[in-house]
Amino acid sequence: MPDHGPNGASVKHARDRAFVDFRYAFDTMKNLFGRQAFVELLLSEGITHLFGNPGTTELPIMQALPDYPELKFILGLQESVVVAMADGFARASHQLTAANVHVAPGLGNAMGALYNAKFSGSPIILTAGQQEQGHGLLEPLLYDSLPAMAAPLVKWSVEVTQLQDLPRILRRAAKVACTYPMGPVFISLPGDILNAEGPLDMGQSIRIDPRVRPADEVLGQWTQALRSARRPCIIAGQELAIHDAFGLAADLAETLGAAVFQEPVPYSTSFPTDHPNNMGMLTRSQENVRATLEPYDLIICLGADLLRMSVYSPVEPLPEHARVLHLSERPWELGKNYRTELAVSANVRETLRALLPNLKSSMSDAERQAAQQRNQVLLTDNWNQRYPQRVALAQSQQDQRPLTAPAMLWHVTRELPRDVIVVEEALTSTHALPQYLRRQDPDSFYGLASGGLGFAIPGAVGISLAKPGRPVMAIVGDGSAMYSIQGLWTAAHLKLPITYVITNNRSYRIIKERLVSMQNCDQFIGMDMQDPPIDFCQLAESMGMQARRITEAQDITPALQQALASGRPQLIEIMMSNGFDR
Ligand SMILES: Cc1ncc(C[n+]2csc(CCOP(=O)(O)OP(=O)(O)O)c2C)c(N)n1
Ligand SMILES: [Mg+2]
Repeated sequence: MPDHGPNGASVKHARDRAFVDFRYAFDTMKNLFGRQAFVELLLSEGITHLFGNPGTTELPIMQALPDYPELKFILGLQESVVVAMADGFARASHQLTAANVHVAPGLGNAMGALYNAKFSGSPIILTAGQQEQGHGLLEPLLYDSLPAMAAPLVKWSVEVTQLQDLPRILRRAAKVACTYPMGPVFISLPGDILNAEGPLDMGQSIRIDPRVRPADEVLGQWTQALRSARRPCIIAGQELAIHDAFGLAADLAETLGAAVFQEPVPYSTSFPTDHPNNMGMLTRSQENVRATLEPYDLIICLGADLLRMSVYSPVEPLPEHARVLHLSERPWELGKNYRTELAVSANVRETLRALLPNLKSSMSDAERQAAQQRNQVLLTDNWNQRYPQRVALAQSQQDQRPLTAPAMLWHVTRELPRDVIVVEEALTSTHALPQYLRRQDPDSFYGLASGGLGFAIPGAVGISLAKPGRPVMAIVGDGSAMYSIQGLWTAAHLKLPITYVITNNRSYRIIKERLVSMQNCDQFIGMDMQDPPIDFCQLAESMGMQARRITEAQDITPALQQALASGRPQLIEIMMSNGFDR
């Protein structure tokens, strides 16, 4: 009697692959060059774009690409741009994404963008061509140990050392990148592997189903804790957007009469702006966050980081009396910094779906009434209620020149198309952006999640590729823009519908503000870009992108509408106040 393998096929000699004749193995055996196997494996993992910047060590891949037109190569003109484009694509698509950079210096260039991708939880397979094994020992130009370089920022870092391992490594890399918490992985591809040929078992793609929910007993504990709250609030986080759970989060908020704050790290939209329980975004000032949360006795952290801040403060952002319930699929974030009463590592959508019926059926009439009363109170002070005051502030500054941030933001946000996707990296010009920008759907906004400058210009390219047909507006500070300005070229080359808004205050204004507030010093060295001034219109035009400069508030909205409706890449440079002219 023969043994039985997968699909019930017979196995003649189970230990010897060459003699296996069941369909599963038959289908996956191929005779290929390493370079072909690499591309075929990417394709069979569902990858559609390869973001890259080629050099000599990547030539085998470049040789293979013409045979696989279904894998689109997206050229970035520096490796940080390449990885930021891939990061944008992964953030907007939630799909496994591939990027390829050039040996040690290219990987070095990419590290800041890789840090951002790690922070965003972007499932990226990052590869680099490597000198041929043995040749590397001679320490030729460009050589260094690539896995060691990438290791601190990725979930798995490895070099392929024999051709037969390539499929297993790539399959595992894909699985690891896509397993929650998602994140980038790195594979070093020596030239001798890419140029070798042989029989390969290509294996098959596997994903770990992430839709886990807590045990009934845990749901019971949550229900008890939620019912006992007198004044609950929710911190809504990116996992609600990733898993399309806004409706369920809104249901929880309404059921409990809970205020909803969006998490301080601007990963994404995390709750609809117009919902009556939405109180807006938490800031990254410890004092301010503490004051905001002070009135609440129960904080329900839904798929969010628990109060990740930016700069040091002796003040703890979490009020001492507040009880904390935390639900996230990123176990590292649970109970990490602050006392947490209940923590559960699970999928927000599945958990809310299981929790809500439980909660609703067990609430008493008195609890329901109390929740409804809280909902009524929230109506009087929510995001929508406060909007007219912000407009009034913007209008009061309309005639100031150069423009102030509130005046500029009001004109930028007031007539945006409903389906626009906003990408933000504009520092002082946009710390008020969440107060003016209406966001309804989960993929309407991507912010500078990690703090590492250089994401927005190339990130918008990846986001636009992931969301074809939707207009993208990237609003970027002049300083930030210069970290990855080459990204404009790829947007122009691909004719993507992206409008870049550069808020030009000819300085690193936020750094100046912090020098004053944190160090009590107003001698600004290395924070101005006045001499010579940078002309962003000329920069864009030199890369084939139409551009215009705006100094008057009333010109902003029509210019933006025209650019967004054009379906073409355009750049609008808005001249802004630097805040320190004396
Ligand atoms: C990769 C990287 N380098 C440097 C910094 C430090 N940094 C933070 S904000 C900033 C200035 C940003 O200037 P700009 O984009 O013009 O915004 P503004 O503050 O002028 O509105 C700098 C240099 C950083 N966060 N990331
Ligand atoms: Mg600036």
